[in-house]
Order: sequence, then C-alpha cells, then structure tokens
Amino acid sequence: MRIDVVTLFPDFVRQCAAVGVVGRAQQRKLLQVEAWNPRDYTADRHRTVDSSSYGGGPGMVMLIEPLRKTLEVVRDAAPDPAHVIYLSPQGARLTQGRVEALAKLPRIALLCGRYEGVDERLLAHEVDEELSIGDYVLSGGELAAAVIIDAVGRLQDGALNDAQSAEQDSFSDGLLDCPHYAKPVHDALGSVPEVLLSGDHAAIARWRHKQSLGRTWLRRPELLAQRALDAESRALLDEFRREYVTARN
Ligand code: 4FL
Repeated sequence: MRIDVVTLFPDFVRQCAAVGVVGRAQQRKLLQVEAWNPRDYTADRHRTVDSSSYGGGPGMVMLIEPLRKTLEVVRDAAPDPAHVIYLSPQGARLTQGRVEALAKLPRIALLCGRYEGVDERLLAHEVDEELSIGDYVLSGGELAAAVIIDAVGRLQDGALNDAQSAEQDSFSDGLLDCPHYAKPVHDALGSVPEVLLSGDHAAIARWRHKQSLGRTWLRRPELLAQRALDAESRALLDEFRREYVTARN
C-alpha cells in the first residue's frame, strides 16, 4: 500500500513513519509513505501557502492553489487512484472498522491542515473523506496523519510478527483487550491469576473473553450497546458482573 501525505512538515511525517512496526513495513516494501510540501508547489517569491480569512477574524487559511498543485503531482506520482482524506476535528471519528477498510486500499493520500484550516472549495472538490482522530484540537493534522499511518500500516500483510498478531488487538472484535501478566508469578503488587498458569487452553480463552467483556462493560459500555452478544458471551458477562458486585460488597 502507498500513503502520500501533503504537509508543511514532511520531515516530521517521514520520521514518524520510519520507526517501529511501520518503519519495518516500509523496509519490507509492504508500505510506502511519501510526504509532499505544498510550499514546494507555490509560484510566488515568498512561497505563500496561506492567507487571512474572508469575513475577518484571526487565523490563516491554507490556499487552494498550492494544495491543488501538490495533489496533482501526488496523483501523477503513481498509477493507483488515491483516496484523499482530510484530517480535521470536523471529520467523522476514526474507528478500527474504518482503519481496516482503509488498510485494504492500494493507495490513500492524507491532507494535513495547519492554521485555521483549508479553503472549503479545495475540500469540496479534492477530498473524498474527512476524518477526525478524536474530539480535541491539534495544531495541525500531522499527528492525526501519523496515527492513520500507524494504524493502517501495521495491518499490512506481513507487518506484524505472530506475537503481535492483529487478531488479538483491542477492538478487533469490538471489545477491549483482556489484562496481561508476565513473570514473576508472585510479586508484592499481587499474583498472576491462577487460571493463566493452569495450562488449560480452553479455560484460559474463556477467562480472557470474560475479562474483555467485563472491562468493556465497565469502561466503554457504549461499545457493548453497539454489538449483539451471543448467548455464551452474555453468560460470561453475567458471571463477570456477579463477581464484580460480590467483590465490591
Ligand atoms: C485532526 C484533530 C484530526 C483531530 C487541528 C488540525 C485534528 C486537527 N483529528 N486539529 N487538525
């Protein structure tokens, strides 16, 4: 998969994409990340990329022309059509489901805004989708782009080791992850739950599923409401709830 990023800070994006799982995916040719600076596609002496906002008020708006030219160069840089995404707090919230769909595309382009944003006409004509990574304001779209590159990059076939397998991630089945433990078995902070030492793989799988359900119920109940539970999951969650109430009393 190829990801092109349009940004005033191309080095920042390249450095983010060079480390860890995503960096390794690039080395393995599973992923190609390219960053493009609209300042390089300006025509004036000052390399102007922004201007004050019609209607007044503080803050600068990114101009149509440098972004249009940059996106034209981006599209011409490879044969696959690019699905163009603008990162902004006004976008639809990014979810693991959306990440999984994006990860299947041959090519996406990420447009990062700075200042107050981007001229609305450029967005209307050149952008396919607007995404937000959460309800807070950043000083630009670059960190949001880095989030998408990471979440999508690690899902490319061969990017993860067996030990990192994406099937076990939080949200891969719409639930939060279960708790994890490593050595020592006994510590001043507590002991490892007995079932995890039993070697009984079915009992361990059942315990983990129950913990996932229980934690989701405690911490993110809205995720459970969005999801139909089968009879076994309902029974496990009931068990978790009874134990939770008993432990509190
Ligand atoms: C982008 C915030 C995506 C949340 C400022 C510029 C943003 C953002 N998700 N804030 N872009």
